[in-house]
Amino acid sequence: MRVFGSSGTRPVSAALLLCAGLLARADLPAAGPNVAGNCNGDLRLDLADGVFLLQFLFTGGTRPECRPRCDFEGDGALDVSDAVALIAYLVQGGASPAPLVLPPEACGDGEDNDCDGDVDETCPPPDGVYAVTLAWDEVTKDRTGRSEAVAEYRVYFLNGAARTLASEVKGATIAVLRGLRLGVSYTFVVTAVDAAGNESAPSEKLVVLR
Ligand SMILES: [Ca+2]
Ligand SMILES: [Ca+2]
Ligand SMILES: [Ca+2]
Ligand SMILES: [Ca+2]
Repeated sequence: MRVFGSSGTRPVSAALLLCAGLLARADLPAAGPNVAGNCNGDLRLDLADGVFLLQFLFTGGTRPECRPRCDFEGDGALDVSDAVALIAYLVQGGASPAPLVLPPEACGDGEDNDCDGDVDETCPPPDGVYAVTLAWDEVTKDRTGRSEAVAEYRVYFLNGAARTLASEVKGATIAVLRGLRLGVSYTFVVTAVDAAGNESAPSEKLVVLR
C-alpha cells in the first residue's frame, strides 16, 4: 500500500523540512546512537530520522541498520505512527521516545537486532574464518590539546599504501572485525572523526595473523 501516492518522496520530505524550518525545538536532549527514534543511527535525534523512516517505509529508502531504534513508540512495529510521534515530539512537545528495548542478536536474518553495529554476529563463522576484537583508548582532545568530542572512529585495513574502511564505530571504542582468514596477515589502523568531519591521523598499526 502506498500512503503518499505516486508522486514519490518529495511531498514527505518537503513537509518535514517545512516543519523543521518553522517549528524546530531548541531544547532537545542529547541523543546517543541507541535512542528510540534515532532511525538513521547517527548521534542526533532529529527530523532526518523521521524522513529516513518514511522513506524506508514508503519509497524504497535505505533499510535501517537496527529496526528497534526506529520504533519511537516502542510497540514492536515500524509504521508511519512512529514518524508522526517523532515529529510531534520534536516540534510540538509531544510524548518522549519509548525506552529502547533491544532484543538479543538473532543469527541469519541479515539485521543488527541488538543494535551493537554488528549484523548476525552470533552466527558461527565458516571454517578457516575468524573474528578479532579491536579496542582503543577514547580520544578526548584534539591535536592542540583542546577538549574534543569525537563523532565516530574509523577502522581501516591497510594494504600497502591503500586503506579500506572496515568499520565505523559511534559511541564506543571497540570493534569486532569478522571474516578474517587463517594464515593471512591483516594490518589495521584507527582514526577519530569530529562532528565537522575532520579526521585524525591514523593510530599506530596493529598487525593480526593467525
Ligand atoms: Ca538520527
Ligand atoms: Ca512503532
Ligand atoms: Ca548485532
Ligand atoms: Ca541478526
